[in-house]
Amino acid sequence: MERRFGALSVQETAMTDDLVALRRETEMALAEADDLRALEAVRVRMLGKGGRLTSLLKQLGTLPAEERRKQGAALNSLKEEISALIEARKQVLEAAELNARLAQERFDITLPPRPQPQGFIHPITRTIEEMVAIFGAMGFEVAEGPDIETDWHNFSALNIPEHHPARTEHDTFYLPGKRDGRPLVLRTHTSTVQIITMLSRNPPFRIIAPGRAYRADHDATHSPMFHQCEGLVIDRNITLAHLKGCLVDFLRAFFSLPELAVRFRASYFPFTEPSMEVDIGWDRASGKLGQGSDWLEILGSGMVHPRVLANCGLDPREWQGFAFGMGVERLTMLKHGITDLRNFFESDIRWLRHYGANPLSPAILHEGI
Ligand code: 2U9
Repeated sequence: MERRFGALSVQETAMTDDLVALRRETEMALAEADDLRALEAVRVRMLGKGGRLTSLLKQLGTLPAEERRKQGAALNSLKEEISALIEARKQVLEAAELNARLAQERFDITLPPRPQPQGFIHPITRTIEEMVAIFGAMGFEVAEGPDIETDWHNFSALNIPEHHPARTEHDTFYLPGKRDGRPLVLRTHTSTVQIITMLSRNPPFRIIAPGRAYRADHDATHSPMFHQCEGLVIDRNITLAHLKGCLVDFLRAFFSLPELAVRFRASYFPFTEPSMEVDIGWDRASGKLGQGSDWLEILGSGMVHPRVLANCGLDPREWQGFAFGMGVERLTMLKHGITDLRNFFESDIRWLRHYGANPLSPAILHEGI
């Protein structure tokens, strides 16, 4: 908007024309200044120490008093206008710069996470998770215990007599030192956890004891450290039917074979009476599990021996139970077609990638194992 400077002399008119021209020149320069650096150059050129307006203000001294007052007012008024124009342009450019940064730095939060190098769950761990999920759905709790145990917990309490071959060193790792005056061993089965449970908890209970077991055995099908999952149910009026129903359901769920053929074959263990080896049906020629004319031994079981109950302070006339034990590596190998036991312990990343499980898909029963 054009400002009138009131009635002016010829010289004043010339001066005023200069101011009008200066203002217009400033407006054009500001319009062309498309970043804060260019804007600063315009400010310096107009209002800086050597600037156009500054030099005009310096010339005021050469004018007569009355003229100096008029021109001084006009110049200061113009200086304020130019400062306001520069400030306004600065706001615009700062906003544009911020928007440009926001546009450049923005990211789409709906994008999937960057694929991280993903690890894998070891097949042994996954099998134990599956066993915990299946037995958990049947009301079993997981019980744990130390790997180092006395020979009482590992053998005597389980009705394994002193002269039993399993006790000899060629089968068992004995450790230096004693606990409660008893020799120490690396547990040869996780049955020790069931003993600890019977000594420390009041029945009824249903527990499974997954974990490491150690035997002084080392060949293509035996590893000095391996994994077992044993189970124990103690309650009143527990019968063989409970044992059979529980194990058939477990095996059919674990192998995802609802029609899996299961056979109970009489056997002997010192800690169960009667004892039964459990077989599943398969076809030896094709190696296919489930049905077939052949049988594959898969686990052992039995009704808890009354002497074992008594060893742990339970009256066999009041309490009964069944127990079972299985080798985790064996069931994993059968389920996934793994043929060499040693692969489990070699930490070969290629093998782990192939047989490992996705950590983001936990073993949950309702999604099928
Ligand atoms: C208590 C009472 C009884 C656990 C049982 C088996 C049968 C069995 C083997 C299978 C393959 C060990 O990993 S393996 O080599 N186990 O055959 N285990 S009954 O019986 C018990 C356990 C604890 C107090």
